[in-house]
Amino acid sequence: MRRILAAGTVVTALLTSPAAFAHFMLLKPSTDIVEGNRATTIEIEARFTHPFEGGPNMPFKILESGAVVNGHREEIHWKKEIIPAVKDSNRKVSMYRASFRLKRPGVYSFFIVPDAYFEPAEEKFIQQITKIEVEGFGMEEGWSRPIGLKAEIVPLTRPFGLWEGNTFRGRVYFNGKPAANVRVEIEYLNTEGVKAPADAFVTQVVRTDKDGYFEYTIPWAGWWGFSAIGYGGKKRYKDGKLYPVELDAVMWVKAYPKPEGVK
Ligand SMILES: [Cu+2]
Repeated sequence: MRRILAAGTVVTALLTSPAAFAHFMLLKPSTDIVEGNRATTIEIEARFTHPFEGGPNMPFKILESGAVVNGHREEIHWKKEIIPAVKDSNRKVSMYRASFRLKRPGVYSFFIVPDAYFEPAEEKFIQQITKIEVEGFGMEEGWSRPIGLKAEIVPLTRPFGLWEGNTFRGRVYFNGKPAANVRVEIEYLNTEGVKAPADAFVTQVVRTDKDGYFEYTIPWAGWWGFSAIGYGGKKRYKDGKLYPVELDAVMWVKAYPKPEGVK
């Protein structure tokens, strides 16, 4: 979640924490659509980062992961990599990559459950259960069903084959129940060096309604992350002190650019 500043601390906080924007677990496949009729390998990466600003990256471990397809679960075999927290930094953090072979038609729901990360600036732990859906070989069944994560965004808009300008609609579930009136943070994975005209543009924000639904119209092409902010319902110790856990449901979708020649 974005840091909330207490009145009176604004100036010093701004001077000392330039990167106070939203944390996002990034789970990104090399494609959201696999076509054809033969087994195909895609690459998946998992990184804990600030997507619009391109960093810093933060360390994490994967506690659980998998690909759910047609109701059964396949393993993802991750390889850990060590990367700098920011470009050229000596501080190193973990990220993960995997090759995954799609062998049969279906919607593949990839998910990871990372460990909880302690964020000193917010005085809490943050744990982001993250999902992406990939269409395999033209079979579209299954994207609208929850896969049973503790924190989960279930799409109402089909989450692949999206154009820029499409409206993405989803429903947030925490512990299997629709999450009313929660904050959903949205960020663009900024691979193009896009500049925000003011800080408020970096993280877009919508809220769920009383039944847990939210929507957002994707303004331009690229990968877009949605993070519904929840409460982990428990507290954890760090250096002898007790802190709350923020438990978020994250989902990524890709929007494709308008075809050439259309307006
Ligand atoms: Cu961070």
